[in-house]
Amino acid sequence: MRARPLVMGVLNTTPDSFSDGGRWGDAAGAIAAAERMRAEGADLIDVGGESTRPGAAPVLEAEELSRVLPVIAALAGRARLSIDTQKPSVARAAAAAGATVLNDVQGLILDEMVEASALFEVTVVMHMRGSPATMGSLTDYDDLEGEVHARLHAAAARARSPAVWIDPGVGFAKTTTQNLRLLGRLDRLVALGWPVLIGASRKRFIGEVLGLPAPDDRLVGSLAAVAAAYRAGAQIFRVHDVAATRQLLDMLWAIEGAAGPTEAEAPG
Ligand code: HH2
Repeated sequence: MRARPLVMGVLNTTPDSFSDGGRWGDAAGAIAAAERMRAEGADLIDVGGESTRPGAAPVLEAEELSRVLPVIAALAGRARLSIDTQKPSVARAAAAAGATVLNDVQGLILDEMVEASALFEVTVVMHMRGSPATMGSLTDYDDLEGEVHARLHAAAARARSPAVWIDPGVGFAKTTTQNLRLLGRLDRLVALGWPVLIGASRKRFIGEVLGLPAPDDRLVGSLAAVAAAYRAGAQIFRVHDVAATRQLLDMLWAIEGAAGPTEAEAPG
């Protein structure tokens, strides 16, 4: 039987993130939100200080540090923390403050980030193209899956941490159809052998499929994406709605456990 799936709660300390931007107010509000997510069953909290939504403007290093460090320092030792950043300097400071997972949406394209990955227990490498400002126009692929798999394979090989998780980057330089396709064929990414993380929570492609313009209305669609990814073999789920996702995954996990091994998996 496979390990209990992990829930990663999204904690953006930004004013402009697409779903929870500005929602937590100051550091104290963000810390309280993290505590709530822990109580709801989050295994990790993903702290971010720079939005990566399509079209988002970059944030200066000092500003990003001032957003994330107080939150990481306050939660260190009480929760497993990941730092969602594109800046090696922020990654290093977050590791010193107690973050143990590096979440690099750029997939270790910077040598300095490769070096920083040595400071962490786990590196998450994600697929994207360009930057949040440009990725919306970078959706022409000759072979979408081939590129995603090759880039993640190469990025995972660069990481210096003892463990690596790979992530196809739902919503990053991908159209709605491409996001659906990657989710629908996720078993092939799982077959590469690294634990797979999926971050589909409340994203725009769900709104486009279901006709729901407001991110807060996308819970059911988000849960459907989690369920599909879980059945394909994904192990880590980056979500805004921790309690509902924890219940969904625990139920799927219990059903799978009760079913026992398939004939192909049974020993002897
Ligand atoms: N998605 C977002 C940010 N970081 N990291 C990983 N590994 N995978 C993802 O899919 C992913 C991510 C974007 O979502 P969110 O943080 O909610 O919004 P914003 O970028 O606007 O802060």
